[in-house]
Amino acid sequence: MDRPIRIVMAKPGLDGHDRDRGIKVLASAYRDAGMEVIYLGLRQTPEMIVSAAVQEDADVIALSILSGAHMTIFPRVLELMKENDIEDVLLTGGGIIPEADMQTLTDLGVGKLFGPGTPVQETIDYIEDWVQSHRR
Ligand code: B12
Repeated sequence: MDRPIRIVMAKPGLDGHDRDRGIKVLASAYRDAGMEVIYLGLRQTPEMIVSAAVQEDADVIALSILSGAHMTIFPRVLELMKENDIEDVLLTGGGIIPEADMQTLTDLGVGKLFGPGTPVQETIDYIEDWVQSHRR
């Protein structure tokens, strides 16, 4: 990779599942893998997330949603990515997301989504492969 992957990570909505689990485990693993991680924290809106991705010229937007709000948040983030001409940025994520919803979101244009128990390395490999093959 000529420049490190720049990844904006966030917990959208009212989901408070973050303390030294899920997204924080991932954020530190992504840093160890050499990525530039911008972790926005809790209670982020789709507007805050996409404007951070534009400002940071991010390669990836990665969201963690365990609250069940995924069918509202991912489509809104996709919409804002289109409005801001950053459709070539990967939108990925995970959490408590039923398989059927993962399929619906992927059909809408969201990248691969990961559920509970996913090995962290699997998510790193997916992100690195995607950026490698899509880098501008
Ligand atoms: C720990 C926990 C809590 C802790 C949270 C501590 C903390 N701050 O993190 C406490 C006790 C505070 C809590 C509270 C609540 N919880 Co809770 N919680 C859990 C529990 C048991 C484990 C979640 C966890 O940390 N997993 C371990 C981490 C490593 O896994 P993970 O976060 O899922 O991440 C993995 C994948 O999902 C995926 N992934 C996740 N995010 C991302 C992001 C990216 C970019 C990628 C690539 C992958 C990825 O990869 C990760 C690695 O494998 C789950 C049940 C479960 N087993 O999932 C319920 C659960 C998530 N909680 C639930 C609920 C309802 C609540 C409460 C509303 C309960 C209540 N009435 O008060 C509150 C809400 C609090 C809030 N404000 O959000 C429900 C959600 C139901 C739903 N979405 O339909 C669950 C599923 C329990 C259940 N079966 O009902 N909870």
